[in-house]
Amino acid sequence: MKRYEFLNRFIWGAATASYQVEGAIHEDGRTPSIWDTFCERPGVISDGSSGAEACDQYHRYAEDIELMKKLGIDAYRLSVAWPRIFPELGGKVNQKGVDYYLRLLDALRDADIKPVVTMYHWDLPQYLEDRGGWTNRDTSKRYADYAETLAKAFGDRVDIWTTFNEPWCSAYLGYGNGIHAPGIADYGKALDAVHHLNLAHGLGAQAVHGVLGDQANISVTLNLAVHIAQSDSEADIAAKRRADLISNEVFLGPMLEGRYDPEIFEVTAQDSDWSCIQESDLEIIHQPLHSLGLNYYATTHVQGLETPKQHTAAVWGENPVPAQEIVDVLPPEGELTAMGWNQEPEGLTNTLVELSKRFPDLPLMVTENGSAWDDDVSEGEAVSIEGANAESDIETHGKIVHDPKRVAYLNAHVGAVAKALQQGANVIGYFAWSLLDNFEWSFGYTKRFGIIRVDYDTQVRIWKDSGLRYREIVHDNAIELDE
Ligand code: GCO
Repeated sequence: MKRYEFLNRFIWGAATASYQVEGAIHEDGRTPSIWDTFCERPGVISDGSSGAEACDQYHRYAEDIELMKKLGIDAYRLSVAWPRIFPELGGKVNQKGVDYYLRLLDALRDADIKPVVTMYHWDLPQYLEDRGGWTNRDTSKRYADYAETLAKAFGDRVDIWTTFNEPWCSAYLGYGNGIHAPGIADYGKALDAVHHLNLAHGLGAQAVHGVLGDQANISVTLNLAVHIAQSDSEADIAAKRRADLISNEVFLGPMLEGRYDPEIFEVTAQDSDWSCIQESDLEIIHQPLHSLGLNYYATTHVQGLETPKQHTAAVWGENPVPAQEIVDVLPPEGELTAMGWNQEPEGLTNTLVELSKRFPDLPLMVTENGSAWDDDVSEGEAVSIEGANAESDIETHGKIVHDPKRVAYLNAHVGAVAKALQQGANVIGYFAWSLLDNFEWSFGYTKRFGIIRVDYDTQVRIWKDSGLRYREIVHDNAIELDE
């Protein structure tokens, strides 16, 4: 076994998102987001739940920061709930909402943990959805006002500003096949949403730079899909290219190169004329970024179809992405996680290496990586681990989760980051998804991604082996590689 040592300034973190952990949806003036509304629709959330309580981090952030201290992480990636900041259409800033995040950010500072703040992790105010949500250009302008407000309110308390988390999901799962809020299945609308999310990214970056100056550290997090062609036949390569084009290039192109690949317009012509794009939008979208965040979980193997499928309108719950008629997605192989996703750490290495070749000056951060498994709690087994000081000692109080599969996934994927670094990729950080088990969108509380367990009946946090293992990785700033 070879040991890979990370650079001293490598950022180790853990991530969550407002609607998935905060709860307190009616508190201090917050109004509904599209996820509150969506969760009320029968049948869309597998256990019929919502983020109404979630992990109650709104009240328990101090306790959660204690856990972060014990993990020893350098950074916490959190998101701000827009309807806490602007509860009404065109209304005033809600100071109580701002104050919550000020308390949280200050407590993180005191704990010497850097906040990485995502300004949008899917909880759009419902009043904006009532006016078309991301299909309406006005939402991008409202987002710019919101971003400006956050920059003014939080200023240098934030280390890294992330404009968006996974606009792919907002556009394609929200408006393409409707399995996410707001639950609309319409490819034309999904493509309008793609553009308006891109535009909002640019406007938001401009707004934060406008308030905090050019040195403000701005990023965006994309879930670039890792499509692997089944062979190097022309048809399989074409399928991969098509899948990449509509899932990845629609965001990478405008944000990092100031252009949409013209092929995007050609292949989506039956679904959209892209008349939502206005002059100088691409200039706005193409803003200087300090880093690119990448969320990585699994790969998708594809092959080409000699006879393309018929073009159809979007269907609820079916293929979220338009223009995939030549793409055949193959069933995942090997041991699958509880999400039914494959485990292919090489996909992470290769993506990081390729991105660094394409954008050599752009530091990359793995802003999410993790796995869901059906965990069991072991009782009556107390583990105590001495830390560097009393504050970092860990007592598991007779309850622990042994999650060898999550530990193996974690080791393999941190190892994959190390291999990417060895191959020259410019990676500056890694964030485990997630700090805690939480509300997993349409899967409700049935899928657990935490490196720390949440007992939803009592809100008690319970250590998992994966949390203890992550603590070791962070402490050692190193990982063993199997070759
Ligand atoms: C996403 C989101 C997270 C998820 C996580 C696990 O990638 O969908 O950013 O909120 O919870 O990825 O699915």
